Amino acid sequence: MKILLVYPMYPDTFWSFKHALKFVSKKASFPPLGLLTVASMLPKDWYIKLIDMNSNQLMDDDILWADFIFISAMSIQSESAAVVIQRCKKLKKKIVAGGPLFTSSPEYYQDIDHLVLNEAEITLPQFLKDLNEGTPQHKYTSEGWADITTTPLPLWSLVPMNNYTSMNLQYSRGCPFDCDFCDITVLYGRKPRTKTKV
Ligand code: B12
Repeated sequence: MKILLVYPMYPDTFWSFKHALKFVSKKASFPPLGLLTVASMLPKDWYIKLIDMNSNQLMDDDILWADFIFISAMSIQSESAAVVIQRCKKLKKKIVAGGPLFTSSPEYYQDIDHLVLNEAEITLPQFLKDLNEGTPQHKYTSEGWADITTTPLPLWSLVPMNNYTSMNLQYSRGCPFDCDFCDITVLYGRKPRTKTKV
């Protein structure tokens, strides 16, 4: 199976660091940790490519190469995500979507082939099992929270590290506070969960 992981483009906001990145000759600030983590959970004999549109152009040939396009995004990337989705549909490629944008507003993405929402540690194995049995469903969600001490390391070999100013590590998920501007409690729960030290 050939999988193309796509991370849509950020708009020009403070947090895209677009104007600062040229001073340090880098293309983007951080690689997409969600997709790199999902990549580690895919069967080892699958072929996987990553296009982070903040550091590389997405070509039609990349899309045509793949059997499935796995897309991840935050809500701020919705405009670029919509363009990617349209391009994949035009090229008749199947899309699997997950991550904060799709988990927090799945109602806008009912036309996507497979919505694998919430934490991939829980929902992705079920999708992979169904796919293997030839019965992949439209939507996978979960009520519970993942044990992140068992989350595999991100598949770092997919990223050209030189493109980025920094490499990011995830230490914890979840937050006990209740800030009205923040999606953390909805996406990852109120109880902080931490990874192990090794
Ligand atoms: C690192 C980070 C950033 C980095 C981005 C680096 C990068 N390239 O990813 C920086 C600092 C740039 C950033 C900026 C912003 N961020 Co931010 N950020 C985070 C943070 C702290 C961690 C994200 C991460 O890497 N997690 C680790 C990975 C492993 O987790 P994950 O991505 O959730 O992936 C899991 C699942 O979602 C799922 N999954 C993810 N993708 C996919 C894809 C598929 C196909 C499948 C099946 C599953 C799947 O599986 C993974 C394993 O379980 C999160 C909060 C958090 N604790 O997660 C906020 C968060 C993602 N950010 C958020 C926001 C709002 C922003 C800003 C808009 C803030 C602002 N007001 O300006 C900006 C926008 C950026 C811009 N350029 O304009 C929100 C997004 C909410 C939403 N509904 O979209 C979050 C959730 C925080 C919050 N307060 O609510 N951010």
